[in-house]
Amino acid sequence: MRKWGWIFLLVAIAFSATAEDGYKLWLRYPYKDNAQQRTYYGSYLRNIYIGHHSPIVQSIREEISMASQEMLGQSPTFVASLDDSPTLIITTFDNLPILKKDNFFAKGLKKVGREGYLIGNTSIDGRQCLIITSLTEQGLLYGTFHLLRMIALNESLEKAQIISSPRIGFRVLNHWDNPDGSIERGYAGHSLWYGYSTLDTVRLKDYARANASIGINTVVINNVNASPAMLADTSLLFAARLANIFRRYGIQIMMSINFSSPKYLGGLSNSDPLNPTVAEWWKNKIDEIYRLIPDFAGFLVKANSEGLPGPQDYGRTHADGANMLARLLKPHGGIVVWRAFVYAPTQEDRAKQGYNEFYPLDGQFLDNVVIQIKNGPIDFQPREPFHPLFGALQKTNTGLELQITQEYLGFSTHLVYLATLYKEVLESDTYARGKGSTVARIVDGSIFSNKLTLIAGVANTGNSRNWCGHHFAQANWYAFGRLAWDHTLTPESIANEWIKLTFSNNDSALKIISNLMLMSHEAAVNYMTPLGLHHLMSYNHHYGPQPWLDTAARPDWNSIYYHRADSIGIGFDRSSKGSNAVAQYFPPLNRIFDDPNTCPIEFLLWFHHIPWNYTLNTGNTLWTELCLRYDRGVKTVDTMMMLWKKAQPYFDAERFGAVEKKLIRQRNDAHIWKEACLLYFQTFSRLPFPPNIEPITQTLQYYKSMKIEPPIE
Ligand code: BDP
Repeated sequence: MRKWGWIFLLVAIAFSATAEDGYKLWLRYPYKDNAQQRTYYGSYLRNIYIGHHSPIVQSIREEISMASQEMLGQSPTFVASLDDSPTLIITTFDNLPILKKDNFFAKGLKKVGREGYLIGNTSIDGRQCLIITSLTEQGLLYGTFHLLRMIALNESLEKAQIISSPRIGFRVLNHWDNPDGSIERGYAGHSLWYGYSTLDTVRLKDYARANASIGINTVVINNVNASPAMLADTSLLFAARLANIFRRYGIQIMMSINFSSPKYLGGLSNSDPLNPTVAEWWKNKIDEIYRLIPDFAGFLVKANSEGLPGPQDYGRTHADGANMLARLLKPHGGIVVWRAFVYAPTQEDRAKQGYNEFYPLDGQFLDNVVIQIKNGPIDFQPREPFHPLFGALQKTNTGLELQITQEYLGFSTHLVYLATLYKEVLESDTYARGKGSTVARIVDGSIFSNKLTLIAGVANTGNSRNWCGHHFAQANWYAFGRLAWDHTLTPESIANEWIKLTFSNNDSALKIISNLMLMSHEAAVNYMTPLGLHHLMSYNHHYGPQPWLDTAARPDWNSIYYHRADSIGIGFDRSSKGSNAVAQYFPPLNRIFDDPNTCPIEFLLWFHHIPWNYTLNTGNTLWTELCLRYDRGVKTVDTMMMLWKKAQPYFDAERFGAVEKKLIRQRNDAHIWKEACLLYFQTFSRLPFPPNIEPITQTLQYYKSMKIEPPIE
């Protein structure tokens, strides 16, 4: 028995060493079979001079050594001086004065900023060298990852002239991780750091590497629904340990705080932001944090939202609360990220509430406060119009919050490539300063000249072996980082890069997989919430359809609040005749959205209650169009499955099988979404299903009595 046990173990180890389990993400560094390529890239990675010694530089060395070993089978020599014939030089600009004489480097450094970098060739003492340079070591780290990406993608280096710098300052992952190791809305296992007796430092380092490789520089380590205990001494010591691991990869940490911490942790009689004793408590706490974590980035605050405490409990405003903290963080260089996700069970249209609360406060926030605004006015739905606070807050720093974890998009079961959604939001024109005032240009500070800029993504990572639960969910983490760095990139180019790094460099594979990815978001919108419908999902867990939901404790937690289907039609009237949410947008958008004939069809039922027989500009009646879109959503998943089969020959069976299994479930879910929603809406429209859709197979009763449970991963 013992002997067999050992053999089994050895086989298991050998298998896991070669397993294509997705652990390596886009940092796979596959061995180059082509000898010419190995020689070519090997000539650059032979002698490397790095003019610094620091933890970040150590990370650079480790990454290059590993990548070189894996891709080229060669270990580079790190030379001690510029006289040792370096083939690659990685050093800050001030360490290599000779670059001042080189036009490309001298000019580039003027515009590259603190975290940006340049990659180019120059000759030093008559010898050609490849150079990565920057003003900071962090820039060198990003430049190194860029170079390694170029090598992985077989790009040529001899003519490289790259200037790259991030357009947004804080590029943040928000983890909704709880101290017990669970993750709110997490679908890829447990937290990577909470809930263990010992930290998995190897894994945490790999997590940090992945982030650094796409330019993420800040990590919020805990859930926005934070308990006061997050600021207890032990919790802060733990945060400091994480900060020590992440710092080597240029990542600062932030923490979500509970606004009532002074009362519940500090034992004070209240947490009123204007109470000097409360401010004193925060001052001491903040001083304590900075003693432990000198580069602490600041606080993320969810206040007076979904039952959490906040300054309004004491008759104070969001500005009073945010500024009290900001003032205390300022001397340490910290910031306050204050969320605009607020809504109460009032009569007011939920979509209007964030704007109504924050717009009157514009100009009152200190300059180290950022208001973090979700992409849409409701809540990370499959598709929403952009949040009207973008553009409305002109004297306030505004950051964009996106969701990477797929709370409303099929968890880690549905393949939905989110770069398309992100890009749609970033490119939305707010018209705040005329045409071209896109959300992206507001968030990157160029429209209102903000110095403090931020974009955050609610993370989709967990301790599942492939990090995100679905191999393709990795692409959403990747795309978030790439767009945070440069929002002008396209979903196509990001998908191409990611596919080549993750699956295959083969052209046919690339075409097939990118095609599949690029159709996936629209497919999900169609089979879940087409034409501007929203919030039709199951109560609580948010997986699967429940358009009939009318029993939740609050009106605005029910599906019927949002779709408002009746015998006349369907949709939420937010026009000037209804809740007038359209008035929160700048002209001409307010007028465009207000008129059902000009309102973009994808937002039609978001802004209008439309009669079932109303003829749309597609030539179909609303009812027919709704049926066709639900049907198209399901059929697109069929196409995705067909494409996936076509891609099979180009990579390993293990990942092929894992994705295929999920696609089968996705197809089934899409079918359920379609039938459940259409059967339910038919009880209002009382119209027959059009003949050209796939016939409906079940009854409404069947779906109503079906227990919709998310898959157990
Ligand atoms: C909702 C989630 C909830 C979060 C909330 C938030 O369902 O779990 O706490 O957003 O963003 O989408 O605060």
